[in-house]
Amino acid sequence: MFNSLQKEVNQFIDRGLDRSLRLAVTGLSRSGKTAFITSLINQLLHINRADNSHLPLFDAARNHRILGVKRIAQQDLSVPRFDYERNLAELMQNPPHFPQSTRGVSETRLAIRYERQSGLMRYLKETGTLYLDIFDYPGEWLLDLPLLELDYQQWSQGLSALFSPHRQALAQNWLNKVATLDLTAVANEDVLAEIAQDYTDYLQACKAQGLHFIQPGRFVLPAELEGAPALQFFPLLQLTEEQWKQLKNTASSNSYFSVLEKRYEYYRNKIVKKFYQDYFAHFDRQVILADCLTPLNHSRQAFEDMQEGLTQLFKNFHYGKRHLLSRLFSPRIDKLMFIATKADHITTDQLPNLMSLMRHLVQKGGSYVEFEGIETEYSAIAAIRATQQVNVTQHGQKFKAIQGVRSSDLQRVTLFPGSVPMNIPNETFWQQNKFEFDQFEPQRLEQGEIIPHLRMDTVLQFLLGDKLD
Ligand SMILES: Nc1nc2c(ncn2[C@@H]2O[C@H](COP(=O)(O)OP(=O)(O)OP(=O)(O)O)[C@@H](O)[C@H]2O)c(=O)[nH]1
Ligand SMILES: [Mg+2]
Repeated sequence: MFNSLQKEVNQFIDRGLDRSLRLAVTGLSRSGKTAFITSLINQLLHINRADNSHLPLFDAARNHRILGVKRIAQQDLSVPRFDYERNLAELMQNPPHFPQSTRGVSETRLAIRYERQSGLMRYLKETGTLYLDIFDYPGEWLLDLPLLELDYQQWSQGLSALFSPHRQALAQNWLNKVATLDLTAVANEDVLAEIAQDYTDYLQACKAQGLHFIQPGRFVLPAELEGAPALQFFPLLQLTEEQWKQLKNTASSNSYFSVLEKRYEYYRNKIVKKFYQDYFAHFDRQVILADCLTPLNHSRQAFEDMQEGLTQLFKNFHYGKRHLLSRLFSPRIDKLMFIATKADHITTDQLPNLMSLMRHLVQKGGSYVEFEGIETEYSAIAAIRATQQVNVTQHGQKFKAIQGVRSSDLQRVTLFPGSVPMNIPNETFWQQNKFEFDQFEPQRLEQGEIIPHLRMDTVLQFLLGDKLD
């Protein structure tokens, strides 16, 4: 009798304490989103009541208050499930691989059952469940969000301002064709398709050079929209203000100019807006991942390009305190974490520099002002740690080095990867220093083994800690 009563009361309390949290994992392509989500799921699934030594800085795990974590059915049944099992299987192969680049949207839901810290009634053990929703998507698609606020002319002019000589060289073929196009002539579908393909080739060339700021991002990863007219348009970079005005007033509705404008508007209103509404409009918390190390290998342009991409990104999220009332009408992000990924490429003494670099990257854009009032933190992590740190002595000097299987030649190497600049490098720095952060292959994971990481526990503590009280 008492047992069943207690059970009922427990269930009642459980239901009352259920909470859910939607986490936005954002970042440009190759910044490490899929690796991050895979590791986050893996770290959580391995929490038990006996040994949580893999997450020493995550209080709820260290204090054994988490009763169990499970993957459960997600809410939106029309979205593919995040393929955690496949990503894990990749790491278990011989030789192991990192998860593949993402080609579409997927999502996952975790239920974290925990023991409450301060019970209302001492003789009842209060438990609660935190439902955590995360989704994954190709980084390129994120770059289209700024289009939401720009019409065709504004978009074209914005790109024109960013069109460096370097980009111009990559775009020559496309530019030549646009130059011969009479924008007032009746549009020919085939010609549009061809020039749009040239524009897409230019975007692909940018990507290959480490330039991540490419729009529309969907052009390089169209998924089910491959070949659709909605993706057959391009910006007009060379028009003067006067020419824009004239074309808007005089071009007939079947002209190249009008068709391009209509397709852009369709793309913005139907495709980009839907993506935003379906996935980004209702977040509670956000992490912004950035790989600050790889662009250092490429060029100053690649680095500045990443900075531009990040700055554009912030504009599309609503930051601010989440009051109950405003929460009902417009959800707000109340915690934000900037994470420099792949920190296993450097020695631990360089971590403060990496975090400082990340901070400067964010703050230089000036957008940080918008984050006032929200809890913001900066961190550097490795979601899937591929290297080990060792101490080496050379010519009587001791220093830290990293050891791992280098991707370029699959050799096991021990090396000192160099110093990370504390601030955004200036011109002389680019001339004098050559960064060479090598890529490493992941370590092979045995069945049941936990993915090795660096500081994922600090991330979990910041994002989930207060929700598991
Ligand atoms: N050493 C190391 N490399 C990492 C780590 N995380 C990601 N990488 C590397 O970065 C690459 C990209 O990581 P992903 O997780 O696929 O990046 P993403 O943001 O999901 O990329 P898209 O799906 O293309 O948008 C991986 O293939 C690895 O080479 C990490 O923690 N350590
Ligand atoms: Mg991915």
